[in-house]
Amino acid sequence: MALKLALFIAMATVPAIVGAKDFIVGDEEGWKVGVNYTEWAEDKEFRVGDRIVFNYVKGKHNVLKVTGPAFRSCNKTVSSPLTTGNDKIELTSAGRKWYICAIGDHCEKGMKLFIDVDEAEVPAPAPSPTGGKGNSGNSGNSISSFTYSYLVGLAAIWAMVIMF
Ligand SMILES: [Cu+2]
Repeated sequence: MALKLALFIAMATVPAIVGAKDFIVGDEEGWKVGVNYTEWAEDKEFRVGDRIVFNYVKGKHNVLKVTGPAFRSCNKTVSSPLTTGNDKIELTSAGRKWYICAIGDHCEKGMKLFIDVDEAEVPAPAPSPTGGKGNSGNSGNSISSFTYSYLVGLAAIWAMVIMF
C-alpha cells in the first residue's frame, strides 16, 4: 500500500513539474483511416519535450516522418517507418513536423498528421551553435528531466523507508 502510494505520488509529480505532455494521436480513435487529424491537431499546442503517441494495430498501419512536399503528395519512399503499434515520438525540436501512414493508400485517404511544434515553455539552455536541426539542441532539457526523475525516485524510496 505504502509502496503503491509512494510510486503513485512519484509518477503523478513528474509530468506536472516538467510540463511535458503525451498527446495520443486521434485520442481514443487512435491512428487509422477515417479520422481527420488536421481537426484533431487544430486546438492543441505542441511543445518541445512533449510526445506524440501513435496507437494502432501492429501491421495494419505504420508511422513515417516525412517532409512537407512528401506529406502533400503522400510520397512514402523516405526514411523508415515506425511499426510497433505504440510509437512514441518525442518532439525534440521546434518547427513543422509531418507524419503519414505508408501502408497502401491510407495516406491518400487522410491518414496524415501535420503539427507545428513550439519551443518548450521553460527555456532550455542555449542550443549548441552547430546543432541545426536534430536532437542536439534539446540535450540540456532531457538531462534536467532525467535528473529530476532520479530525484523523485530517491524521494519515493525515502518516503517508503519512513512509512515502514
Ligand atoms: Cu494506415
